Amino acid sequence: MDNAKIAERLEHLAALLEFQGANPFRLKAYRNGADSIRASSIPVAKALAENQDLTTWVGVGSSVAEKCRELVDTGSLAQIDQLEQEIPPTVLDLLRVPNLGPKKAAALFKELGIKDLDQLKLACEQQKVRALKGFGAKTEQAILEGVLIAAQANQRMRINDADKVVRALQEHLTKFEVLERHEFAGSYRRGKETVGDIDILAVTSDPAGLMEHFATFPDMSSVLARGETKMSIRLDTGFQVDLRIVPAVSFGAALQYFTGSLTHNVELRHRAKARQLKINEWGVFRVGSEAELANDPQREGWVAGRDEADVYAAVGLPWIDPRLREMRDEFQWADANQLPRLLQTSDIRGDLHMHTTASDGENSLEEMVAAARQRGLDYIAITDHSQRVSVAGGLTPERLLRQWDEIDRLNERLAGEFLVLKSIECDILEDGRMDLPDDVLAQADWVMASVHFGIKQTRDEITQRILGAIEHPSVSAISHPTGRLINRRPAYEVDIPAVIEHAAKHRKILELNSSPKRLDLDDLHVRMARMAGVPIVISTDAHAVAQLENLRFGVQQAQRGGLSAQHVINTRSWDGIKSWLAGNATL
Ligand code: DGT
Ligand code: CA
Ligand code: CA
Ligand code: ZN
Repeated sequence: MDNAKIAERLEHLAALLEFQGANPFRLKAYRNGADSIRASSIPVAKALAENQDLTTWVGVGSSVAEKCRELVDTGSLAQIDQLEQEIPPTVLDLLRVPNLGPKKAAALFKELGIKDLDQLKLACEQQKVRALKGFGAKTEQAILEGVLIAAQANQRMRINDADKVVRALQEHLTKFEVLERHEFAGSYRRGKETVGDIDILAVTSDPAGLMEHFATFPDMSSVLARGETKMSIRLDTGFQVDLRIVPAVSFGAALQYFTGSLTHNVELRHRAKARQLKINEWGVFRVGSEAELANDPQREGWVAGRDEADVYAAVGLPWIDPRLREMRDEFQWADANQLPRLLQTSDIRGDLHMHTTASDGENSLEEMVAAARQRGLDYIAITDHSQRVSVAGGLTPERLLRQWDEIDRLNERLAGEFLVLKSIECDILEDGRMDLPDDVLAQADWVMASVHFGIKQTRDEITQRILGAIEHPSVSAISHPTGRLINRRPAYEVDIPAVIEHAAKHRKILELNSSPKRLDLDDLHVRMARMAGVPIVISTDAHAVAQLENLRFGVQQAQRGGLSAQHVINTRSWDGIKSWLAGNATL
């Protein structure tokens, strides 16, 4: 059993226990253990075989170590088997409903026998939920709204979850020896923030063998369909993976076709038609040729298809990055030979949003610094929460000033080899004031302002709060400006075009938060910011060292918005950012 599977089982156990109303610390222990095991380069099975003590691993306590031993020895956990007798698997979907905690979910199951989202929706509509103790008409309405979001989340996985699946599939497929070429296509390749299913294209001399091998993917639950060149499987998580085997001469055409988007492909085919050409998943054909009539690349009249760039070239276009294929400006740009040179992760020089154990982060200041240096960054800002966020250990002015003293001393030790900025993620309070006194904020190198409370206010109220923060002389940037949580919560009511306009006027920066739960601003809004000349800061909002890696999700989102390095402020040195903020540099 590999580490990913062990981690998944521990998380499943935590979910079942959460449903039972177990102690939150116990849940956290299993979840921390799962994170740590997933991140470890040492296989748990190997460590146990060598009689290593797993509790010496960071985040692994004795209960997690015991469960690991049981999983490796028996392949399952008796406690999960027992809990599953009592709790049907679909019930866990209830835990994914926003506005519904485990206690309420358990009550719905026990009192009303609700076992899945459909039954919950029906019970809300029939107004049975409001009759339960501790519920009411308002709660019922909130749950009903939540059910719709959760049902949608069941349909689409977040990009980081898709990424995990893709990595596992990648590892599995490359074990097949006669795999000549393969590529992940569809919305995953376009870098969308959620993915409906995963599409794989492959070239092999042994299609039957590859399908046999595909069917042994460890996370598979069933084969949905299997033909001569196409196979679909369902994973344990319920998501689907499509595998298509294509001839080598058609690989590029198939990749183009199955990458989409649908509307982008419609335009491409339309342009082909104007040139007496036809594009399909097999290649580019001259209309009326033998090859076209027989749909056979081997005959006369086949123009291109082996590589994707050849397909675009056949209609007189440069290759278009998959991140841009949403039928926005990509064809106009291509026609004018003005496709942007898209931002790359390696362009990013610093990360200006992260947390430490001083607020709700899991790692210390020193650990965050060491991890950021290891990733090759030049500078970071430590942006713990401000006092209003008391549940997350938000900092009072006194604690913040002490942290800044510590940062001063750390910078001395770093002797210019790396820079840590004195900073804060300061709440914009419900009444529009900043959560820390002006004289404190004035001493910061960098201030991010965030809305965390009062998110049910009207569009005008929330917009005014953010516009006010933009005007504050010490604020450098607005973080996660819409507050959306992907698959969990829609954006709060806020007028983003007004925010962008105001940021342009006051020379302020807007964040593209790279957390795969947020990706906020989204691709359309960063594109709007670029047009208005407002720089974007792409930051991780890391709450643990491993999350520094999330930067690539933000970069991908920026690419979808057509951003180049010049539009992203943290591709510059810290001095460069300071001079932009001071009005001494242009974008
Ligand atoms: P998803 O999976 O919902 O996140 O989105 P996609 O874009 O991955 O969609 P999917 O998996 O249904 O199909 C992958 C690509 O294949 C899609 O972007 C365009 C292409 N495609 C799929 N079905 C059709 C079709 O019926 N006609 C055409 N022209 N293209 C199709
Ligand atoms: Ca897909
Ligand atoms: Ca598909
Ligand atoms: Zn944050």
